[in-house]
Amino acid sequence: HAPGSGGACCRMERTFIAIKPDGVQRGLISEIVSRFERKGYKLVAIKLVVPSKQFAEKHYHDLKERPFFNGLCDFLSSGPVLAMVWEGEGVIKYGRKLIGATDPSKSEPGTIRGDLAVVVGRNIIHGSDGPETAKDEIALWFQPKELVSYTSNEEKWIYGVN
Ligand code: IDP
Ligand code: MG
Repeated sequence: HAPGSGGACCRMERTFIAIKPDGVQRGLISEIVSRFERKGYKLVAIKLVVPSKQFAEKHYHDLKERPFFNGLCDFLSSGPVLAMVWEGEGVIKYGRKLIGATDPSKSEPGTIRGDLAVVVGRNIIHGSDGPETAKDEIALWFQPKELVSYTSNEEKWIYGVN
């Protein structure tokens, strides 16, 4: 079921998900990882890193004109970030649904930000917002050899294909 393998899962894709320093410091790693894991997505890369300010600016380059850009990049580079790549059918779009709206005061209950965060400047998690950003963000945070391709025993139960 690897992306592009031409297998039965035509929409198999990968997204970049990161637990920001607030989520890590608050002990929410296992809570957040388990939501993606229990859903049925497959973890293909994971590492704990403290990004430099310059790296944070690259990650958020789309937002450089926004008034909160500098504070946002200071914050992302202020401590450990759990960087991950998750794989699954529709994971880019549905991963954003699991995460919830950018501003936790508007995120639905049941979403990660809705359940676990209060203000937009400390919304604990990042997720790629589309196929292009997913590709770019995975390439920014991970080297190709850090992405692990493997068959999960559960796939046939999650997708119902042989
Ligand atoms: P997203 O994380 O839901 O994709 P973006 O609009 O891409 O939201 O913004 C990136 C991050 O910038 C947000 O997750 C949040 O941490 C921060 N941010 C967005 N809007 C504001 C704001 O109005 N004030 C402060 N921080 C903000
Ligand atoms: Mg975004």
